[in-house]
Amino acid sequence: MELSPLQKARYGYRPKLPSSLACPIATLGCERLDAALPENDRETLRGLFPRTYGLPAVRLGAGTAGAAAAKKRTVGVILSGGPAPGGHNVIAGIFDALKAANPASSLVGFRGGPGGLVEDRYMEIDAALVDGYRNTGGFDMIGSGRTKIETPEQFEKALETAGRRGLDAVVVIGGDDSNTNAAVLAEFFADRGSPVSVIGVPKTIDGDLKGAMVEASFGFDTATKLYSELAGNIARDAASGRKYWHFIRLMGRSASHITLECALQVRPNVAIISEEVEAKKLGLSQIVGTIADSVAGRSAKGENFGVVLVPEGLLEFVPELKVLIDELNEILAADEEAFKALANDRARIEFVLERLDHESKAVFEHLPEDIQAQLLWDRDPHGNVQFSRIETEKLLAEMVGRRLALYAKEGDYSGKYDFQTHFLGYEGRCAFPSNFDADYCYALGYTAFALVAAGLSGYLSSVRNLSAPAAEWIAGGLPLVSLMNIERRHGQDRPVIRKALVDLDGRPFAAFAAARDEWALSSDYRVPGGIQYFGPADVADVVTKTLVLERTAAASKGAR
Ligand code: FBP
Repeated sequence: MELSPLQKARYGYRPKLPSSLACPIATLGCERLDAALPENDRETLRGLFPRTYGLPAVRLGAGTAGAAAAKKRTVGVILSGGPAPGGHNVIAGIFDALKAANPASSLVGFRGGPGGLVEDRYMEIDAALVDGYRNTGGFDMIGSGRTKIETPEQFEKALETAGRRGLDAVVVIGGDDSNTNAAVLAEFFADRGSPVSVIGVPKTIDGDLKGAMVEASFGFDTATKLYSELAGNIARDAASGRKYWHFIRLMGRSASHITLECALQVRPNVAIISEEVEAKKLGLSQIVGTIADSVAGRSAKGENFGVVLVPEGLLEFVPELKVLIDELNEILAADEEAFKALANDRARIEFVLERLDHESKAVFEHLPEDIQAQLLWDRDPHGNVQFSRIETEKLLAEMVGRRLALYAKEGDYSGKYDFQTHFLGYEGRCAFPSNFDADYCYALGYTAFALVAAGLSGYLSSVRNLSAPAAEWIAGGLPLVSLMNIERRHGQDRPVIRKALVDLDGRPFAAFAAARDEWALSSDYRVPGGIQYFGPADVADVVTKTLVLERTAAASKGAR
């Protein structure tokens, strides 16, 4: 492969480690903090996870890990779910920590995600391989996948693989669903008396895997910087050409963290936040009205252009569509075989129309046929609707056009409305990690190994105090079960890691809500520009507005 100049330069980047980790693993202490308990469904979760429920959170720092830390080990690593910038640096962090503890230890990569562990598809990870991927984006070193480990046979096969490879630990680098896999696997291994420890690492550009000791999932920083750059450029194009409304759908699955961060960065005319739509029970018609009012208001000033940000998972939060999607999920789960046998989209649409109840049927019938078909496409292996395939931005852009025609009939609008639609998603997931993600991921990997060396299992690697310089970051671990609750998936109640959605009482949303009325009519877009990998820290190491605002709020409450 021909290397780009940036790739060569990034090989030379040395990720910054928290000073508390910059010591031999043997002198790394592991302080046990209070038991970390889930917020909801405690009794059910205690019953389902008798061996890993109620473990204490831990903090790593100066102390003594003891002789066991330097034991020769074999660790397996899995990249799971959608790619996020920095995954290779997590592997580099695990590798460097493991070799620092004992040069004879080895790292094995399971290929193609959790399925690699079940099917024993593996590769040795050596120094030359790691060096070829340091500070690069992508998950292509070992590949990724979305297999859900759920059947008894899959668990048995995972255990067999662990035995065959002589594993001491498995590190699962993934989002909420993948870390649910990790939690269940940790419990299963413990239940079977296996000494193999399972550690998770919080990955996802969506930013929805966070909590008290998990301030951010890796990849969010890079992806939002890249999307903000592109959205800012589109905004400037809108203001230059003055003839289009740009509807930009942003990835992020259910949560609107990405849209909110990009809104804070770019100051679009409208940004829809799904969580607010749900809380205020806003119907599709009201959302369309908000956008149409901005279009009409700006048109009255002679500005027939603008920018609208739309979160990928919006439809799931619109009350009438949420009911519809829940019903569709139940219908598809109940009649899976019959549904899969249908020949085309039309037949699939007819199939569900016959089964939907009266109100949902009316909602479904009012959607354009391409959106109807997209809502029926396969769920992912974890039971999620694949929102990256649903063109919500087109639906809104067209509905706004129809609303404006009504305004025009009533004499309230006489502008010109043309639109362009965009989807920003896949282009952000494999970018070269920003300095923040390169450093954070390396520290997460290093920490994951330190948790293994401390003999822990069923933990999520945690590195926090992230708005401070990397040297002041705090490393530790959080029990995976403490992040779980019970949710309905594939027509059944299941234990899963809770998605952290946008907090409408939080500072990032408050900052957006305070400014949006002004943005609705203004053309004063902010143009963040591209990610800077080299240069002064206030340009190259700058963190997201979301992180800064959330950390300031936490600091004012005395949290560290
Ligand atoms: P993860 O939760 O696995 O990190 O996935 C993130 C994501 O990029 C979502 O934002 C998006 O909806 C989804 O993956 C797309 O999945 P796929 O890669 O299977 O198309």
